[in-house]
Amino acid sequence: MESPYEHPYPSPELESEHPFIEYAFERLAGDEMLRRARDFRDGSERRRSIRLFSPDPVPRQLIELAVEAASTAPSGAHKQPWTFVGTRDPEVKAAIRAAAEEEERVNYLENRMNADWLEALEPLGTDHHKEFLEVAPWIVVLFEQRFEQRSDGTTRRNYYVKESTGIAAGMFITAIHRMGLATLTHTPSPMGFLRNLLGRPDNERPFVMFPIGFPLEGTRVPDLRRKSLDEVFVEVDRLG
Ligand code: IYR
Repeated sequence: MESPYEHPYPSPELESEHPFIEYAFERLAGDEMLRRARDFRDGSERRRSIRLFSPDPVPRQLIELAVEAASTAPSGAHKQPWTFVGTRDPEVKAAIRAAAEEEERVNYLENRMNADWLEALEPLGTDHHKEFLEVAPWIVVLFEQRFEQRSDGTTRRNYYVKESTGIAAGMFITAIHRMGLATLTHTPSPMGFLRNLLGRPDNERPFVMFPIGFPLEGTRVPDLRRKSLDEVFVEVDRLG
C-alpha cells in the first residue's frame, strides 16, 4: 500500500543518528478485538479499592511483576521518572502507619480538611485510623522523580513527571487487580514523611501509596455507582 505520509518517521537523518527497530505489532481479527475489549472492561468493572486487608502473605515475585508491567507506562521523553518502593517489614509498616495516622488525625479532627471535603468523604466512612497499613502484607510507595540524578553527580530535567507517574500508577493498580490482588490508592496528606522513613533521595517525592494484599474475608465496600458511558465519553463530529 502507498504510504499516506509525506513525512515518514523516522526520517533517514534521524535514523542515521538513532537506530530504530520494527514494531512487533500483532494485528488481531475484529471479533478477537471485541472479545478482549469486553473481557478487559468486565474485569476492570470488578475492581474495588478496599480498606480491610487480610494479613495473608503475598510473594515478592507478584509485586515485581506488577512493577514491571507499570514501568512499561509511556513517559515524557521516555524518562520513566518513577521509583516503586516496596516494604513488607513490620517495623517499617508500623512507622508508616503511625506517621500517616498522625497526619490524618490533624486532617479529620483538627479541621485541616474543610466541611465540604468531609461531606464528600462521608459515604466512604474513612477516618484517621489506618490499621490496614500494618495488616496488609505489602506497602508500595510510588515516588515521582522530580529530576534525574545521575551517578556522576549531575542532574537532568524530567518532563511531564506527574502525568507519567500517574499513568504508571494506573497501570500498577490494573496489574495488581488482574493478578487477583487488591489495593487502595492511599494518599495520607501531607506525605513527605515517606521520603524520610523509606530513606529516599532528594529528587524523589511520594506520589501515592499502595497497601497491597488479599481482601479480608467478608470485606464490604461502599455501594458505588460508576458513571455511565454517556457521562464520560463524547464523540465530536463537527467543529465546535
Ligand atoms: N487522605 C485522607 C482523606 C481521604 C481523601 C480522599 I479525596 C479519599 O478519596 C479518601 C480519603 C485519608 O486517607 O483518610
